[in-house]
Amino acid sequence: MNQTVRNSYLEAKNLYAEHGIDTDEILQKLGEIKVSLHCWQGDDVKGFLFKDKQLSGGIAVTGSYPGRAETPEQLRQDLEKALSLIPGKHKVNLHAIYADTDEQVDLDQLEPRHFSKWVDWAKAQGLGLDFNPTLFSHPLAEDGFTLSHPDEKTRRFWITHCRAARKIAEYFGKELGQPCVTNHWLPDGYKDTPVDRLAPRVRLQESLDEIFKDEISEAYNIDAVESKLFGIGSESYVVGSHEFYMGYAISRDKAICLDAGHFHPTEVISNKISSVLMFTKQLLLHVSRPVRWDSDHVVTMDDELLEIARELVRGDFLSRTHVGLDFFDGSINHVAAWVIGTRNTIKALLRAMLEPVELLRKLENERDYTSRLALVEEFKSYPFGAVWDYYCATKGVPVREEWLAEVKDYERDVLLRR
Ligand code: RNT
Ligand code: ZN
Repeated sequence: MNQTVRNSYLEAKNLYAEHGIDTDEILQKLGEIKVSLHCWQGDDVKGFLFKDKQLSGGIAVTGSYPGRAETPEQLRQDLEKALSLIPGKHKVNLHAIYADTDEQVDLDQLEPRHFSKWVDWAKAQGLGLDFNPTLFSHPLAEDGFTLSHPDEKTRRFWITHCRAARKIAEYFGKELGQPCVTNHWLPDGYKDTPVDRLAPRVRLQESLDEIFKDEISEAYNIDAVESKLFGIGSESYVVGSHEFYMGYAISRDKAICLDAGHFHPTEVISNKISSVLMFTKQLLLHVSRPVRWDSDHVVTMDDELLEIARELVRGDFLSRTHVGLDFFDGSINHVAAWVIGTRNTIKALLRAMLEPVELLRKLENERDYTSRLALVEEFKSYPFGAVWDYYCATKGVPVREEWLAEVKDYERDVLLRR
């Protein structure tokens, strides 16, 4: 290892030790955290089943940066590149439309075998897999309703798809020896003010109950439900609102998925974590960055990211939280987007772990808010960067911005030749 990196680490280690913070132990713990990399950043949420279909469901990718993955092989190659630049062992999050098969198969006919190549790859790479039924970019989702559709035939199609998705997730869990988190998000909603807000929610509840009827061990599959405030074309009403899913998840023992972009612009998910986890066993996060709306910008080291990380660390919630990413920026190098967002998420967790939590808690309980504020602010410039650099070096991934040169080479040699 580079001597400067080592020496800076040793200096930082001593400084943190003065506050009883053991950096070696923290790095050990950090190495155990898995972040779930969303495959859809690699190809602008297109998938492989319906390649000519426009992205729908009120989400949007902007930008046409060259080199996006167009085949499962290319997507895996790009994920491997990104993962080689990110410290630790992680998971990859697939959507149903990313099935790797030559068959012309619709969403309601998907089976585990359509994903066997992903499983073989995950095994070879030592990765876990997460999953999502895809309830958008499909002719039967075109009028904005899926599991809450008033037409029984359409609703059935989506129920069948979601049941198939859970079977695929179970197969992932069995094969890979770790649970697959299956997240259910659907775009259902109205552009304009509805007359009947209740009926679609009742239909959604019935659909979900039917989907979850099939018993699957939590050792293989963990179900999560993701709410949203609004989407493009569902500005006035979304069936699966936060209140709907809070009630649903608590009453059905499911995990809640909190997406950082799915609330009012000044509302933050960091403030929801402790409440949600009082009433649900598990939590899924979609770490994202909303800029004015659910824009899904690449995750940066902003205040909210740090606050999310602090909540997870201070509340000791990491063992019950699945940290997933959800952003899609088509205007920059697709591999770099993964690397930046994932490295930031891990780095934010490290920063949170390097705070003197017990001392801060004590000051708060003593109502010494002056010291609380003073210390939190001083710790913002403690040398966490030296600890992070050392961590990257010990995990055999590039230190600081060295990774960028690798992505540029990869862009020249691989991405721009596609
Ligand atoms: C959409 C949700 C959802 C999707 C992915 C592709 O607003 O955030 O999680 O981004 O399923
Ligand atoms: Zn999301």
